[in-house]
Amino acid sequence: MNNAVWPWPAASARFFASVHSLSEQPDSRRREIAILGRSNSGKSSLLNALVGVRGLAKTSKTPGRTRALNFFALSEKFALVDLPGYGYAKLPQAEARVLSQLLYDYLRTGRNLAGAVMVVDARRAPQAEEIELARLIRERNLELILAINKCDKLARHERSCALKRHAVLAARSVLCSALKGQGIDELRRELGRLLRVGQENLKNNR
Ligand SMILES: Nc1nc2c(ncn2[C@@H]2O[C@H](COP(=O)(O)OP(=O)(O)O)[C@@H](O)[C@H]2O)c(=O)[nH]1
Ligand SMILES: [Mg+2]
Repeated sequence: MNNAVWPWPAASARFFASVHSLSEQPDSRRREIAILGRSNSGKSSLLNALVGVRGLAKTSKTPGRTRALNFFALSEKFALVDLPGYGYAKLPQAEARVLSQLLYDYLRTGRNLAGAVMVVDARRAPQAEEIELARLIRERNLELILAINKCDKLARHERSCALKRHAVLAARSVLCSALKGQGIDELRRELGRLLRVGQENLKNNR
């Protein structure tokens, strides 16, 4: 990938914080991009594919494993945040409520948030929760990029249907596969642009 588009070498990527409540937000001035989506949609796999480090964020065949906000630095200025997934039916209700609260609190008030990537499974249709989260992100004037993941599971003719089906969620979407690498460079381009926009907004506010 072109250095100007994605200037963050895999070797500099590192995990730096895991928090269970917003009051524990790390003392960091890095601009953050949130990675959110249903449990098992491939958030952690996609984060790893973007930064180019296998196993940096823990992935799992068992849904509902991420119970915290996990922060990964790309550099001294930028970070990606792996969020707890939603929609995992087997999680005890009380716990699901706590996680949902953490997710919504962070999206509403996370102080370094520059934008968000919503990861959806290409084979599914948008759910009420996704529509609600997309609205919340727009209301905060944050940019939302939709990553329509697991496109390796679709036949070629199903791809345009997947794109159309999800168009209600965001203006910008990319069909991708964290597993096979399709669409990852396009997503990097979108994120690189988003982080640079974030940086300019920050400068203008000073
Ligand atoms: N076929 C396919 N499987 C994927 C893809 N991305 C993730 N997975 C699988 O989906 C499961 C959940 O992935 P994970 O990244 O842990 O999802 P998370 O719960 O959203 O963080 C794992 O078994 C992954 O190997 C993809 O692009 N294609
Ligand atoms: Mg995960």
